[in-house]
Amino acid sequence: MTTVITYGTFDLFHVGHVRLLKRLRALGDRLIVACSTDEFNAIKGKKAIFSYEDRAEILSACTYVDLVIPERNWEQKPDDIRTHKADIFAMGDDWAGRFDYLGTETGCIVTYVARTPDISTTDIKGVMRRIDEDRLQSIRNMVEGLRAELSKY
Ligand code: C2G
Repeated sequence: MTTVITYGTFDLFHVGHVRLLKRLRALGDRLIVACSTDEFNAIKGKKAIFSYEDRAEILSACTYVDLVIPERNWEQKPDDIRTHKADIFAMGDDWAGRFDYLGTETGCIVTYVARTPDISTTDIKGVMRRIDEDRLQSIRNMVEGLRAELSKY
């Protein structure tokens, strides 16, 4: 039984997350995902749209995920790897090199898989913000039009 473990926020669950989890699950027989709590996200300087509970529920519903645990700090990884007898620690390659020490410290394999280009939670938030701004502008134009009409009377 080969166990893979990974960590992340997984906010606004998207195809980049799905492909990552699919790739990681294919490395072994079981995939554990440590999902960043809202408190830890604050430490990471991130504010997720979805709560930890919702993000954990969405991850649990993903066919590639066998177990979801909370990620509360940067330091818990070695203990998690030992507790869950993880054979492989894996992340998207935007983290390449950052967790190599885990291999030395715990004896697990550390690997990084290709990140899916052109999609990220940040991009999705940006699109949502632009939709809001576009809608706001169209309301402003409508009010301007009405005001112009009313000024004729
Ligand atoms: N990811 C990906 N492709 C994307 C977006 C994300 O493969 N288009 C991967 C990232 O490389 C990461 C995982 O999905 O391995 C989760 O990404 P985030 O939710 O952004 O997590 P992050 O903020 O990187 O937190 O202790 C580690 C941290 O908790 C990682």
